Amino acid sequence: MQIIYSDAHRLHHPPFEILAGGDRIPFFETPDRMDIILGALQEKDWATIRPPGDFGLEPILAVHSADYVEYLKQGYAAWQKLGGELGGTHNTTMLLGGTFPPRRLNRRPQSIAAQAGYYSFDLCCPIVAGTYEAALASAHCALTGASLLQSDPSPVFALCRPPGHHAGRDFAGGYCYLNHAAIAAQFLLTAGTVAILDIDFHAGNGTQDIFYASPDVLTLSLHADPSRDYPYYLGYPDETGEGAGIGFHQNFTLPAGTDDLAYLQVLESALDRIRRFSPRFLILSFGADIFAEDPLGDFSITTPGFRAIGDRIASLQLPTLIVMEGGYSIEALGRNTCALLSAFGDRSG
Ligand code: SP5
Ligand code: ZN
Repeated sequence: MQIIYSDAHRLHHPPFEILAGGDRIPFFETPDRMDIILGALQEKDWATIRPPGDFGLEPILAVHSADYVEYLKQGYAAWQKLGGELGGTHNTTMLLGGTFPPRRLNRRPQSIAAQAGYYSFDLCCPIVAGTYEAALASAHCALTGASLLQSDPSPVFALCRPPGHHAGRDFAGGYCYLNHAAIAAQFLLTAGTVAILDIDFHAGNGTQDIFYASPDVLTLSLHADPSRDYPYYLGYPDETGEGAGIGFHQNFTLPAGTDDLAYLQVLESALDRIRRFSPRFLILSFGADIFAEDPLGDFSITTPGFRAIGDRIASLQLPTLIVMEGGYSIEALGRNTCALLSAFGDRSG
């Protein structure tokens, strides 16, 4: 299996994040997540690790607004030039908003510090000096995978970091800045329809939002019921698309403690929907935070469960791009990712 990976993710390493209530904790979404996965993959004879190509900005601007991408690109430097002040008493080296635009507060502000709030919906998407470069390389990993898929149906794994599925057309959130699965899907659309199956523990709100009105990209997400967990504001079962896209989005919400058997049962409904849609390509937004020991999740999925989930998805026999999303149980991340991928690896030899 081709694994697309870039070391550029290391440039994105924010020193901390802020929890609801104000506690400052070490950033969950760390570079060592990649080291663990890479280490596990390097022991597999079916894995070939290669760097991404450069697809330029065009396929990214086909999904994200130009002003948002410009903010990601220039925001940190512009803010540094102004002295890096956010009005707090702590001296921080990251650009993080503190004023957010809910209903009807829609005016794009001039102030860079205010734009940091305008362009995100939570406190876990700070911008550091290398954030844009890292997110861009991550997007190019997904695009490289998508482009391989156009000429060869063998499964490809885009080992993306930072992740992407919480990022919308013009906003960051949940450690995500650019939506790699959406960018890859939009890129593949010229060759045929795409289904995106999101199995991260958290609802893929960005992906849902980006393709909500599209009948050409079927988006399905299995996740923790947002009435109990992040991202809270989207991901409910009654959200099924809008306009021409009605019927082309589906959310499958799961209770705390969901185990392998219960998960596989719900997964089967999602796979049935994909079979009926019969897409040209499948993109799997893969979050390993469904694991029983994940610090951000509350499901009970085991390592053999990852393999079983992979087996079921691979049985669709679709040209598949697997895109890395979340997963924070560092120690288990390598073996769980390999367990899922091996279901596809066996197929491609
Ligand atoms: C890509 C991805 O998985 N993003 C997840 C972002 C979740 N951010 C919310 C963090 C809430 C932390 N709650 C602390 C629970 C500690 N047990
Ligand atoms: Zn997640």
